[in-house]
Amino acid sequence: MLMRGGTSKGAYFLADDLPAEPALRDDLLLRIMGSPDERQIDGLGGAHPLTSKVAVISASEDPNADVDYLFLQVVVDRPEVSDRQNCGNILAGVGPFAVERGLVDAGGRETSVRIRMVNSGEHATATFPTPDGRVDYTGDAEISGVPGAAAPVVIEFPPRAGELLPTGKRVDVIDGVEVTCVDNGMPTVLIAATSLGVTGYESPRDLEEDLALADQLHSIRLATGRLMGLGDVSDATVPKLTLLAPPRNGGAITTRTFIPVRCHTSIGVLGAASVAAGLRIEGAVGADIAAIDPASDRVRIEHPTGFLDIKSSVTAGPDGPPAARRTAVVRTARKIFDGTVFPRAADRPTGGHR
Ligand code: NQM
Repeated sequence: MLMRGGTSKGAYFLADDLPAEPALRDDLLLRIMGSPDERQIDGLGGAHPLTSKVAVISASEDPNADVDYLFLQVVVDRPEVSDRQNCGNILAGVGPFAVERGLVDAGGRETSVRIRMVNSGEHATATFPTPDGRVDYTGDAEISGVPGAAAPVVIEFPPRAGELLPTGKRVDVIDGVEVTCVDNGMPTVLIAATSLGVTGYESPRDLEEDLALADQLHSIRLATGRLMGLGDVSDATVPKLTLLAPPRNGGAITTRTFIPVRCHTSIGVLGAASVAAGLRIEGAVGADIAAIDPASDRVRIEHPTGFLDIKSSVTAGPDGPPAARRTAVVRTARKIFDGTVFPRAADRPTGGHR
């Protein structure tokens, strides 16, 4: 099933329909999505990381979950499939897909599906309308970056066990640039845009064309990946790098996020959750330019195509490091297509036209 989840699009599969062996599964997914090829002309992929995503879903054996959701990023122009990150946008389609495929029964006017995110072992609960025992995708919820309106999918994340500041510091200095490494579901590096010589209000395309910036970001990413305990991240899709600037449209902060090479046209859900939590930490990069209301748990993250509202609270206990408490977000999702995909044959060369 092809679905839009939040501001991303992906192919959703039942785990039973794919090979269990990861190498065979990944080879099949590359052929289904049309990778490696910058246009993904021979497959389902949309030629951008945000539209080259896969969700693999199965009934869960975890007593705290109804379904297991494994997220796989299918790299557009390299023969790689990565399970090293979650995706909170594709997560928005997981509950509806589980009902569509009969893994979960619709539970009245709305249904809540408890999801174990296999990539991290963390949990989320998604609630969405199911009048008449079927998923209703129509509604009046609007999210920036998606035209029109659709039914809301409310996603709640319980408090995380992992460190909010994986390097143990509020600020690290890499190549003379101050950064804050934060992880509230997505390893993210916060950087003041001005410290890299840009304003933070440029378009994603202009930022992507700035090759000197790309070099700086690459170097910061390799260093912060190691500091965050992620090892060598040269081929990984994490950590994400978020450039910060003061808000311009009534929100808390302006963002431009590299995921990690292309610049996001909006922002990832867990990426935004990490930014929101980071900005609540006194002394963190960006905390001084952010307009955060300490009395509210809502943080409005401005991004290139609008804003994303995250509900997030952080405890800064006297005896320990800051920790994220509840995080919640509203997304929408939509079933686009359900049918049979015909993968490219296995024995054909996969060189693409690079
Ligand atoms: O951070 C893109 C997206 C994402 C990830 C990325 C996401 C999240 O927008 O939870 O949703 O950062 O690679 O789909």
